[in-house]
Amino acid sequence: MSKPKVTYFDVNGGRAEPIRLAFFIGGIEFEDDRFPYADFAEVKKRTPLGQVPTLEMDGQIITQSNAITSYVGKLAGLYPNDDFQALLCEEIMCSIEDVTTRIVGTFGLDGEALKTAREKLLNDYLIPHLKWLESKLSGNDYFIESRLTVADLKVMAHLGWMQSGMLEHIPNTAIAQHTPALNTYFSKLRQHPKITEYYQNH
Ligand SMILES: N[C@@H](CCC(=O)N[C@@H](CS)C(=O)NCC(=O)O)C(=O)O
Repeated sequence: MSKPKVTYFDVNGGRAEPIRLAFFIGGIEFEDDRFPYADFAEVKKRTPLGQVPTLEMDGQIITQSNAITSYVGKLAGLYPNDDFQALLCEEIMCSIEDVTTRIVGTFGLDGEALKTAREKLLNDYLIPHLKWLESKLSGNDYFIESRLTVADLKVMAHLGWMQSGMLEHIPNTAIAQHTPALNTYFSKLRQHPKITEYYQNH
């Protein structure tokens, strides 16, 4: 296997974050190819679908963040061995992709239109999704198999984005207010020794 290269924006979050974390936690060397937003137009031209993240390895450029995250999760020992647990893991990761796509769908808006769209998104979709996530957690420290998997890494990146204050009209208190158990899970997860270690340098 050649040294894998992950290409994504120079941010500690988004669709590449679970991939980077899985490589790090698994102790697998990889090239963390980060670029500034200003370079996106150029970088896009070199990607198969005009999207990032991409994973480059063994002469291939691979797209689709969830597929990459699952693959790296398997290499890193952060993916369920049991097929049914794997299904539950994928279900959670795909749900995050759905939510992400809906949030990104409001990006071109501003002013009143943005406010209306974001408030509707929050009430009709984001809060129900948070509650669904909380129900899947059932009071556990991890989503799957009582151990850290890529499902947790994907959820963590998403909750971090929702809490970042970067999403206008999505209050950064929404998680704590509507899903306190999910909020506690999130705080505990960020104290996981390997995750803490990763963020000491990022
Ligand atoms: N289904 C793809 C979606 C990838 C995607 O949309 N990535 C965004 C950045 S997070 C992007 O490159 N968008 C293209 C654009 O904005 O033109 C995946 O999960 O990797």
